[in-house]
Amino acid sequence: MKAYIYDDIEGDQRLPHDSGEEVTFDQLKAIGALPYPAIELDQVEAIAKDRGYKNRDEINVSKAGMGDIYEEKIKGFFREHLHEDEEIRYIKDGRGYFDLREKGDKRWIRVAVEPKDLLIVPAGVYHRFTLDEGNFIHAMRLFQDEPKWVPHDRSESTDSNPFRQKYLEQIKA
Ligand code: KMT
Ligand code: NI
Repeated sequence: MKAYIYDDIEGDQRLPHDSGEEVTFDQLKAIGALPYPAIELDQVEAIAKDRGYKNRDEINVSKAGMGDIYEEKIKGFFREHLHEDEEIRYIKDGRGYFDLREKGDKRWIRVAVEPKDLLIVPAGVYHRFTLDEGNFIHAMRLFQDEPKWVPHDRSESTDSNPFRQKYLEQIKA
């Protein structure tokens, strides 16, 4: 797992887009994202239990794994959005990039994830996801309660979403 500022240069979203400006795990924590690089399943279970997670699913993002809905999903994941619940992503195989907005929502922090990496994505943070050039990821998605993982694409109405407001309060401190 590695984090850096996205270069914002036009081109294939699957390329690294590494600006060369490193982002530390402390900086990730400052936006409410919790990185757990290279952990085993028993640690995943411990984190899930500790945080009261009750639901999960597994997703295979690849053309072979998704068929007809692949292109649509890929586009949806890469649209800037938020979720109304905290979610855990644990990478079992493959690779990808989670882009999370830094404070002030101007630049993207790109988090490169690989097998055994776990990332906690807080409710209310604007983010997006893309595969890398390997075009494949197998991830476990964990949800605290009933999956509320509907993505809410960024708009004026998500700016005033109560979960968004709460998130902004939390990262202010
Ligand atoms: C998200 O919240 O954007 C996702 O879950 C992306 C797919 S998980 C590898
Ligand atoms: Ni999302």
